[in-house]
Amino acid sequence: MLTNQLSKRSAAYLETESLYGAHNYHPLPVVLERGEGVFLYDVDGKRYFDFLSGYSAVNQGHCHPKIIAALVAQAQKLTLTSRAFHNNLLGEYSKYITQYFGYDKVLPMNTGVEGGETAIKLARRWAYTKKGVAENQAKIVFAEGNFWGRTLAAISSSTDPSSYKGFGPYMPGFELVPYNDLYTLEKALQDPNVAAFMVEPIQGEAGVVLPDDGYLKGVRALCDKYQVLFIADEIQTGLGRTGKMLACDHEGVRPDILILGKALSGGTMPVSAVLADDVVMMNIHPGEHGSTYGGNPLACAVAMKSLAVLKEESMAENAEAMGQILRAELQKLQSPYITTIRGRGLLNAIVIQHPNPDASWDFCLALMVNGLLAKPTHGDKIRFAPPLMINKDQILEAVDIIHKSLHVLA
Ligand code: PXG
Repeated sequence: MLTNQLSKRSAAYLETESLYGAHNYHPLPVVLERGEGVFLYDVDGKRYFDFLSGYSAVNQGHCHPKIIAALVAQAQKLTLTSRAFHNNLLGEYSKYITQYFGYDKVLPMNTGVEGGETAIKLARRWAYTKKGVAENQAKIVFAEGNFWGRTLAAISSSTDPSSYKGFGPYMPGFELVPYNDLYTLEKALQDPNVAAFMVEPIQGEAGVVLPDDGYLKGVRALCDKYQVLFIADEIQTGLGRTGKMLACDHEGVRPDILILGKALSGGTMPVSAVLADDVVMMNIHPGEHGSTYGGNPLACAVAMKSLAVLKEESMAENAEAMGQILRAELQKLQSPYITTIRGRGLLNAIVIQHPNPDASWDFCLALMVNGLLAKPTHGDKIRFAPPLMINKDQILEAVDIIHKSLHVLA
C-alpha cells in the first residue's frame, strides 16, 4: 500500500541490494543518500527527520562539520599502522578519553560487540588472576532482554530466539537473571565463580526498558559486596543520549568496566572503547588481545573530536531538555493506540496497541511518507531517538508528523 509510493529510482536500489546482498535485515523502503544534522535526504531529494540516529551512533548529528573535518584531515595524513608500530595519536587519544571518563586505561576496539567481548575477556582474566577463580570456571551474569551484538558470545547470552536460535552451540559460563531484579541478582552473585555482571543501564534494543530508580546503585552495591565486576554496556545509552554523558551518571554510579561505541565516532566509522582501572586492565599482556583496526590514528582523531563536540555543544543537556518536550508533546496527542511513552533524554520509545499485528510497521511507513524515519523493535515498540542537537521547533514539527501519521491506525 504505502510502499507503492516508492519511486522507480528507489525501487532499483532496493532490487539490486536484494539480489546481491544477504537478507539479514528488513529495512524500511527508503534509500538515503545525504545527511545533515537531524535530517536525512533520499535519492529523490526528499527530507526526513532521523528519529533513529543510526541506533544512537549519530548523536552529534549527521556529518557534523567538525567531526568530518577531523576525519578528512587525518585521512589525508595517516589512517592505519596496525599495533605492530606506534602511531602519534594513540597516546593522545588514550589520555583524552581516560581523563574524560575518569579511568586509568582504555582498550580501543572497533565495533560495539567487540567492546563487549573485550570486557568479558578482561573480567574472566581478572577473576583468574585477582579473585582466585579456578581456571575455566569463571561465570558472567547478564540480564534477560540484553542486546550487545551478533557474535557467538553475544547471542549466547541472548534471550531473543531470533538472535540465538539455530546458531548453537553456545558459549558456556554465561548466566541470566531478570532485568531490574536485585533480589535474583544477589542470589546469582553469591556464586564465588562469578566474575562480572554485564548490563545496559537502559535496555535499548529491548525497547528502551528503564529500570526502577535505584537499580544501578543496587547493582553497584551488590557487585562490591560479592567482589564482582560491574560492566556497563553504554554503547547505546552513553555519550549524551539519555541526558547525561553516561546513563550511569543518573544514579551517580561508576562501573568497573565501561563499554562505549556507536557515537564515539559520530556515525562516521566503527570505533569502540573499553575503559577500566589498572587492577582490571593490566592483567592483559602483549599478544593476548587486540584488533587490526583498534586504535588506528583515523579512529583516534575522529573519536577525540566526537567527544569534544558533545561537550562543546552541550549535547547531553540539550538531550535532557528536548527529551522532556518530546515526551510531553507525545502525551498531549492522547492517542488510544499509544499505550506507553517512555524514555530518558532522547532515548525514547512508544508502545503501539492495535488489533493489527503489523500496526507498528504500517505506522512507521506512514511516518516515512510524512517525512520522519523510525523503526519498530520487537513488534509493538517504536524508538524515537533523534540526534542530540535537535531543537524545540524541530521537535514540534516532528510531533506534528507523528500526529498526522496516527491516522493510518484509525
Ligand atoms: N551494545 C548495545 C547496547 C547495543 O545497542 C551493541 C552493543 C553492539 O554494537 P555493534 O557496533 O557491534 O553493532 C549494540 C548494537 C543492528 C542493531 O542492527 C544494533 C543495535 C541496535 C539495534 C540494531 O545491528 N545496537
